[in-house]
Amino acid sequence: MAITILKGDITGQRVDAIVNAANSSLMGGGGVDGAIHRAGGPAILDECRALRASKYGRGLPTGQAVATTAGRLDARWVIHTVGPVYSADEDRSALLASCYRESLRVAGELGAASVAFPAVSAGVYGWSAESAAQIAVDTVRASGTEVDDIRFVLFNDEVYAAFEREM
Ligand code: AR6
Repeated sequence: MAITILKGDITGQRVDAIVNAANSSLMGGGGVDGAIHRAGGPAILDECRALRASKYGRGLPTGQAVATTAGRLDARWVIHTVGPVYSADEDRSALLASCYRESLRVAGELGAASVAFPAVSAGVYGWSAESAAQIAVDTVRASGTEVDDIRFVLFNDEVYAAFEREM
């Protein structure tokens, strides 16, 4: 398994699966979620709606992951995961680690050989770059995944620097 870090926009990655830092509604949002839906087009949202109507009537729970088509993106699949909102009162690290483990489990089931991750929860959901990077790198390293090309694609300099230190 090779783990690499890159700076830039995840939507341009030529990988089998791109992970989306979604919210429970699966109905899109800002940040990387908005970018993925904009670049991938309406086919992604159509499948998200179908998932809400079938398996996830109450939304995708925090820490879980589910795949859809990637629409117009180069990737074959988008794997949507829901990171925890940062809390100063409660340690939610296990939920953030679960996002990475579950996304890799779904990727393995799909037969994806390459997966690109954003820094889940490091934006609107309020985690520091440092702790988001530590949990991401530790969890992927310990995952025992069969995915052999894993990339962290980081949009801002501070988050990129934190992943660089962690690696
Ligand atoms: N490519 C890679 N990384 C990106 C991109 C991009 N195109 N755009 C932003 N980032 P966030 P969260 C980085 O807020 O914290 C959404 O509204 C960004 O700089 O996208 O998990 C969802 O619908 C940051 O480092 O996700 C949820 O409601 C990282 O991606 C909520 O935000 C994550 O930031 C989820 O919040």
